[in-house]
Amino acid sequence: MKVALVVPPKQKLAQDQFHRTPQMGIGYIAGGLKREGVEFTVYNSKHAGIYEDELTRLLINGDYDLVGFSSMTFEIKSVGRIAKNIKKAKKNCRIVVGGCHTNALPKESMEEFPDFDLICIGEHEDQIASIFKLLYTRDYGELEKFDHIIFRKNGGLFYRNLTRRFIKDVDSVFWPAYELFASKDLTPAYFSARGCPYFCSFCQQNSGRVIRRRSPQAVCDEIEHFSDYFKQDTFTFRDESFTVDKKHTASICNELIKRGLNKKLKWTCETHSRAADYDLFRLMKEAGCYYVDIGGESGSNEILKATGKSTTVEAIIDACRKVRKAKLKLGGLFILGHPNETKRTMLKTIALGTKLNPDSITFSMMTPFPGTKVYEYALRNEAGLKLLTKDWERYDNITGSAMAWDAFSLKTIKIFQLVGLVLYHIYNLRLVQFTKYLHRHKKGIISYFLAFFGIRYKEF
Ligand code: B12
Ligand code: SF4
Repeated sequence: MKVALVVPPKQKLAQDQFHRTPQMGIGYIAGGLKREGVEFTVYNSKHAGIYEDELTRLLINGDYDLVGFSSMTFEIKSVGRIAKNIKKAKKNCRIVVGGCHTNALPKESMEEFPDFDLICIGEHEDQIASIFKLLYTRDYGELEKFDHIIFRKNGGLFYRNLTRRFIKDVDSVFWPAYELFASKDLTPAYFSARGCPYFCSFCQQNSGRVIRRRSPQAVCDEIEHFSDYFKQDTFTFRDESFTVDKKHTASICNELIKRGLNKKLKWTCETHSRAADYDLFRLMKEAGCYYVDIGGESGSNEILKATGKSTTVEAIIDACRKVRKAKLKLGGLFILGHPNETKRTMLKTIALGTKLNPDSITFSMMTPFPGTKVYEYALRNEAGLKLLTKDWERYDNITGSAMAWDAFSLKTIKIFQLVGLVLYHIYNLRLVQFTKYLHRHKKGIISYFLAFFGIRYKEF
């Protein structure tokens, strides 16, 4: 069985910016296959700068029996087109898809993309080798015994359970096989736990709401291994809310310190404002942390309440103060275009972000990703939102054109984004940083301005 695992190609979309961490979903699936001795090739397309046409050619020339793709929402159509072309060239090739988009819409995706043979819903790295082998040998009788997958059989769709699968014991899964596809200039990324207990309306909670912790020993073994392998002195924790279980976070930090890794490695993380704790931040600093992103989201208490973020403006200010006091760098993440958002509440968000003066800031545009409450609201035309399309390529949260707001136009929200960025940089005299920002995001900025005239970068 000749297998390829594929990170979707680079898209000519603003959202698809170069990112410096390896794709972890594919990493874990690769780890699962490696553990069972299955041979495979990984196409790390985004990092290698491979676009759709070239990737299609490579996959066809590779003459694979089974190709597995991971996919976010804005990538799924591209994956569908590649699958179609592979099937045209080699009818017997099996296509398997996983990742957050199909986790949210498994059945709809099988219906929309007739060339997908099987979708894994949720986490399957511990049994992926068996699923691949059974699909390859067309042993549908055995495949039928698996929950949380959907596949084609006798011209129809077969599934037992369409909910996401969550692996309870996350220490039992093999490490992501980064060494097989990540180049040495990528910054390794790790999870100390999967899952987040909060329930924000714009988030898919892709890893579920129950926190599944890993042992500090296992986490630090993995960090030590890959840091040596990649010869890297930085890494990032990709937990959705790193400090949400303070005791667990402290035990991870203590293990890093005990092993002396804090002397060699610097790291970053992201957390929730309610999970901010000064003593813990100090310990994190001692353990090598230098940067913490705080999900601020909005500068309006009414909006924060409605998002289910379980926080307040006061708690956000306090959390940022604690990060600063612990001498950590601070990142501020904000969103414009929440349910029931008005121009006034957007201004409050910009004012809060500007006043907090974090070391870096983002004002993202709300995107109605499937599986979120925002998507449901927009679909039902509630909370001042309206879904415009299910053309997934328009679910790009920079040029975003998938949703309309009753209270303002898309152009207004874009102007507010721009005002936010300019104000934050000028008010806080961050002019050199602003020039660097403009340079780094030049493609996104072109797309952003073209979108004002209804032109999408992809068509340009
Ligand atoms: C880490 C992370 C990032 C990292 C790394 C992204 C990456 N490409 O790996 C960074 C910070 C760069 C990032 C950026 C963005 N992210 Co992000 N990110 C996450 C986060 C927190 C974790 C992803 C992860 O690794 N999960 C853990 C793994 C184990 O789970 P998994 O990915 O689902 O994979 C498992 C299964 O799905 C399955 N699977 C996955 N692939 C495959 C393939 C096959 C063949 C099979 C069989 C199975 C399989 O098996 C895997 C192992 O169990 C998620 C939230 C979440 N909890 O998932 C958001 C999330 C994926 N991000 C999201 C978004 C929107 C973005 C951005 C667009 C944000 C922005 N404003 O720029 C960018 C897009 C960047 C890009 N072009 O890729 C959304 C995606 C929504 C959607 N439906 O598309 C999510 C779901 C958060 C949310 N809002 O709900 N992100
Ligand atoms: S805190 Fe973050 S990961 Fe948790 S539900 Fe909210 S947005 Fe999602």
